[in-house]
Amino acid sequence: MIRLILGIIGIVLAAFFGFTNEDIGELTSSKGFETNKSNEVAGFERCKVLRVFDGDTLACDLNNDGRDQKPEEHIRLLGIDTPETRHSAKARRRQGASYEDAVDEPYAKESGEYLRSRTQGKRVWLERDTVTHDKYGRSLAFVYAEQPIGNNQPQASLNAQLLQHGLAATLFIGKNRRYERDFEQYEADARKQHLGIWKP
Ligand SMILES: [Ca+2]
Repeated sequence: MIRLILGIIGIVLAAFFGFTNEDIGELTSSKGFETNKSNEVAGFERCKVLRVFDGDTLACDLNNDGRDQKPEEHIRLLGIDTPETRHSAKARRRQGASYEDAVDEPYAKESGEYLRSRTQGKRVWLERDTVTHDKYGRSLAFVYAEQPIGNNQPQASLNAQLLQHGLAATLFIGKNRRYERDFEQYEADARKQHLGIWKP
């Protein structure tokens, strides 16, 4: 009889602690969610990457409606130029080819894959420079896959990492000159190591 009573007490206690653990689990996950929601960084915008077109262009949901609005939600990465895929008009112009005959420039696929593997479907951070849009109305930005510590961490941007892997060349246009010296150094280092597009 005593054993039965102890058994029942055991079951009751187990059920009680079971629920308590679940409550703690819920508290932990909701707290985790709160942290994710509040990790905004001053001077940076957050958005979810919906599509990656190539190494230097992606679509990011700035107004958070789940749709990709042209042209302002098409983000052109600042300070870099990546090889063109055969789909781009630039590639066709350079090759003097028709749409059917154009081919990917060397490392076009690798550079697009690099950006895609780090951003597709993820929420990223955008940092703007002086001029926020190009002549096509696209947004211009440095893109960060990890939460930035603050400004002046150019090496943390995907723009910089593409340069460091030899998957992009520097391209600075007009007044947007932030991180120009750093980026030129990343490009020079990749060239020296004959990485990617700098392979002889
Ligand atoms: Ca949108």
